[in-house]
Amino acid sequence: MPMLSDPPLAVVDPDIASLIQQEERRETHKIRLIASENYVSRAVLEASGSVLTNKYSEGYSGKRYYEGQQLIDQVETLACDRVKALFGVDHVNVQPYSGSPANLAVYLAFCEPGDSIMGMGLPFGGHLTHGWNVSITGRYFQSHPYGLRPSDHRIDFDQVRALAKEHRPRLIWCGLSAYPRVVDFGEFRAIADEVGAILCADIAHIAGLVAGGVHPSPVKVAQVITTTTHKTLRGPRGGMIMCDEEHAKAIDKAVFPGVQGGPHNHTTAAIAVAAREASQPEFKAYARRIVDNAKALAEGLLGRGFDLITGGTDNHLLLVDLTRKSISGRPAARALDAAGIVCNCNAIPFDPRKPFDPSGIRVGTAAVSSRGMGKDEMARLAAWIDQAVASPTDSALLARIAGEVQELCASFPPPGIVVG
Ligand code: DSN
Repeated sequence: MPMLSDPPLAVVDPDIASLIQQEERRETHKIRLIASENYVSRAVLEASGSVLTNKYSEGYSGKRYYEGQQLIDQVETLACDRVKALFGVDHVNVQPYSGSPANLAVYLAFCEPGDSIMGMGLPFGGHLTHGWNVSITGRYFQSHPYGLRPSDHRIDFDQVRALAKEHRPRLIWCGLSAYPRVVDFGEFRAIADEVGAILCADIAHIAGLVAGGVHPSPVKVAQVITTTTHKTLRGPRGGMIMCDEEHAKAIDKAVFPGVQGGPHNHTTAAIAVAAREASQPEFKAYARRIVDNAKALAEGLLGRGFDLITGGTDNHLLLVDLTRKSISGRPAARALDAAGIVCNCNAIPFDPRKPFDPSGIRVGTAAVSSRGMGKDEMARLAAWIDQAVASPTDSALLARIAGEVQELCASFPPPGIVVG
């Protein structure tokens, strides 16, 4: 019987092969400042592009519905053991396809439709799945969003406590997508305990900082912790839910069969690899570099007259208020992209502008730190950002900056990519 022909991607689908190659170049030649993005290692890429994608494995290690799980069970057990050791948790479920399904499973584990829940409002840096009205989580539950203090743009714990006492939520979310300061998990837990709520910390943005010891950990403070695996943690696109033993069964049942079918085993393997990488001493240095770089970039921007929400940062991101620069977020982000510096426009707290063209940009240092960039490069970056934002329609200037950016990038090749 002749073997099926099995040519490589470039032969089977030159269109997709070419787009992937172009994306490799884009990721190599531009500076990636999107706070939720990173570069995974070659090892993580290899695991996530492996034959494990071929296998169905509904269930959990040792208790599956299909045969042939001898190796998959080992993969998932390794992933779980490594994550448990990395974060110091009793239990982890590594099957959620990403952050949103992980969060949905938490609702299923603890809430009934119509229950009261609380999370940070989206315009203040909360996530859609923390009960925002356009998300299923805001439609199927009574959501009472909290926000930031107008005076200093820090979490308004007086408001959190008042809302919690008024609405007696079943579940309180803490964790943000655009908050540049340390989250006080203990204060959230105190409020959750006062009203008998479950506290879930969504550490998607800061998981790598927690693992690297440069942000306080919510472990043993929040009963449940969700995260994506691909931001500061430098894993594949995926999600996880961590909890104490008491809630393990409820969480597992909610992920499968509650929200999902078969896990993505190639992703599970890549999470295992990322957890191994994150448990090495170098990862602690990496996490420290992320924060040091964010502080250096903050200093550089403040020195050039930029306003930063809360005046600086404790973590991997900065929220830049462009109001005094007489430009809104969208044209600024577009000009920066043309200059080879990729970030996203972002609402600032109490933003008078619409979400599609808000007053700010959000920048983060996880990806530049993965390339090995440091304080000197952050100073150059601040200068380029200043020039591009000051002259967003000067295409010659933007092209000149893009050239300089590319030159700098050549000295800091990103992990995982070999440009042909
Ligand atoms: N899209 C992610 C972020 O950029 O923060 C959150 O889901």
